[in-house]
Amino acid sequence: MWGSKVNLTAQDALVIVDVQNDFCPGGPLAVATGDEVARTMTRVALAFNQQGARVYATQDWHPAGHSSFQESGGPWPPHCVQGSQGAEFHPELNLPFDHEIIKKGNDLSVDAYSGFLDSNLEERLKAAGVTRVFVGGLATDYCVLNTVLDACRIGFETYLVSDAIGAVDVHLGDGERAIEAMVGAGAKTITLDDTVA
Ligand code: VGL
Ligand code: ZN
Repeated sequence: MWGSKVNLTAQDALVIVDVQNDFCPGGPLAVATGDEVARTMTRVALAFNQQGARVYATQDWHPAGHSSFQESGGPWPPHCVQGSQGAEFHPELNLPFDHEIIKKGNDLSVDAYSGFLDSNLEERLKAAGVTRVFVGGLATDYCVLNTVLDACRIGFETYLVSDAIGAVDVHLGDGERAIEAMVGAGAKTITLDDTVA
């Protein structure tokens, strides 16, 4: 089946969620397909840039001892500690053009899964006149899920780039359930091919 091409404009924004080393193979919170997600996302981002759309990239950015870490009673191994190699973007996420970086998770006591939480992403998108938000990255069942749900709630026309996401899948099927929840909230799904002019 053919997908549906989206004709991108300056009112469209790609939000690349947390394509960082610690969420990729070799990292403490690895998504199995993380390397492929980085490569696919690079191509999606290029398509956005070439059509004059905007590109944003979020970065999970925790202080040492963050409340989401097991040592502090949280659910996760330490990850994406500010300034560490693990917090860097995956080396195959290439954004050699204008883009904005949104750091989140800086508050010691709040686990900001959504790129909209504790950031000025909503204000930045609105100030730029953005009406459609396209989301992909890591991880489908946490930060992608919450970013998409917030984008829907705020009222953006929201798209999930379904071949540029990957799940942690702590419980089997978490990624699939997250996709159902996003679609249930009104998000549409597209693929890389639909973004290429
Ligand atoms: C994430 C768990 C903890 C994510 C961030 O980016 O999905 N997951 N911190
Ligand atoms: Zn985190």
